Amino acid sequence: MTMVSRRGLMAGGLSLSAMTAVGAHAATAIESKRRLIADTRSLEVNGRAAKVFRLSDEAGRPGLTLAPGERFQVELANQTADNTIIHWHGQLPPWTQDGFPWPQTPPIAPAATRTYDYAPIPGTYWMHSHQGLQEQSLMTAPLIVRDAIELREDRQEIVLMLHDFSFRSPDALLASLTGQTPSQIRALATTSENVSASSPPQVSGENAMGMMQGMQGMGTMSKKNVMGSMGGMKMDLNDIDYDAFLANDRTLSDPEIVQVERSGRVRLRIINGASSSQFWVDLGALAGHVVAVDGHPVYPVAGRRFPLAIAQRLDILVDLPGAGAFPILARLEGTRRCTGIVLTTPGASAPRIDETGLDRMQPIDNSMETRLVARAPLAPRQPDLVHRMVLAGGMKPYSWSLNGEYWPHITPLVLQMGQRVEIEMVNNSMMAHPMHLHGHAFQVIAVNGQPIRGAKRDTVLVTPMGSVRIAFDANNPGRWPLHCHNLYHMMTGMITEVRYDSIKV
Ligand SMILES: [Cu+2]
Repeated sequence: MTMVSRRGLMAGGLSLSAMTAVGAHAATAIESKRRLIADTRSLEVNGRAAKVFRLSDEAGRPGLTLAPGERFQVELANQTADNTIIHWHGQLPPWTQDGFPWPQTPPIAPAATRTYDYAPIPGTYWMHSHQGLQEQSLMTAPLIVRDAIELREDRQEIVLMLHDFSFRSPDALLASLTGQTPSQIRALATTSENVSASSPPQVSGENAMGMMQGMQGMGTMSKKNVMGSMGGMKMDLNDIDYDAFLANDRTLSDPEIVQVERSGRVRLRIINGASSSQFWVDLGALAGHVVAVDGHPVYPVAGRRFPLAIAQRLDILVDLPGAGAFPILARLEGTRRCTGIVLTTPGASAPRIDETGLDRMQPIDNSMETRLVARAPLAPRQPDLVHRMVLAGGMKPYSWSLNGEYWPHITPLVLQMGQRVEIEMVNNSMMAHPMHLHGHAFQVIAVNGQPIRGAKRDTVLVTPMGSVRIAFDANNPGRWPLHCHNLYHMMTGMITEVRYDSIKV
């Protein structure tokens, strides 16, 4: 228990359970196996019940929190009626434990278990299903790996997990985008994840220039959320009109209230676990410092509003100015909609916060990205391999591609162990794509052609008609997905593979 600070014990909600986990495990459980259960639950959203998935630990807490030095020794039990496979987003395990349904690593059948054992990297991570559209049904949870330095900061840790939520089935949501029937969607969802001989998604004019697709789509967006302008061209946001946005499973009609100390010192761990929604994190009256992105430390960046793309995480340090109630909000880009939690000091009451804010938010962008500097950058080195990748697609037909290819009919990018690899991602579409590489932490080395010595991270936003160059060292042999983390873009083609030449398939 010695590592649990008084501030830590003050934590509420997720953070309290997380701190208890440290207390229970720090001393004794470094070698013992943790248990993670995938099952279903009933979740009430704005007064209406929905059946959703759940990922919880042996004590029923969401996800997993690992103590400093604790191995990721986990037995995952699938207690759902469906196949599932869980990806440890941003972690660097051997590829056979990464949680992607390759033919060599098939999904976990109902009632089956799978075990994992690897050395995790510290920081704010998360886990989510990589099976079909399960992520949309909340098969997602925090994965927090503490390190000893953070614990010595004596800050109250507060985990804030964001989701987008619909009472419609994910199949119906995707069907409404593509014009396919739900049964066609189910067939797509079960075949597209595995490299197989299945037919490609229905796409006309394949290999079409993404720019053309994006422009064709523009004429069909009357019901959609179109805003912003780039040289006269409209940007496209928010493919799906969600029923609610969740912060730790709750909406602002009944938000989580987290007890904090007067003038308390807080570490926010904010996770965008949404399937198709991007937010501005809004600290309101508070000033914060971003000190890590996607779990990787950066030199502090001060601010009150920070962009958070799909699948990204932010660690933000906040020193409260005294007593009171302090909303921590996530505002949906391009809209006035928001969700969030409220920090309250003893005796303070939480204000009523409208789910519709006063400000319509701009699309998120890379203005913060260019200000980030990794605390542990890659060693300077010339690349052995430079790969250019064009991101393309549009709304009609609803399909998204990488270098003109649609998953699973793709050409892998083949690497050799030890190479320094750079990938230039060029977005020829009018929608932003949060691009995620499995199994590696990359450094952002250019944004829109401007060289930077940016953050290390695992997911980076490539803005409409923009570009991002990333660099990483090929040091984790395997088969690794590289994909857009917008679930509906991924499901309609936007995945490719990075494969080491040592792997026989
Ligand atoms: Cu995308």
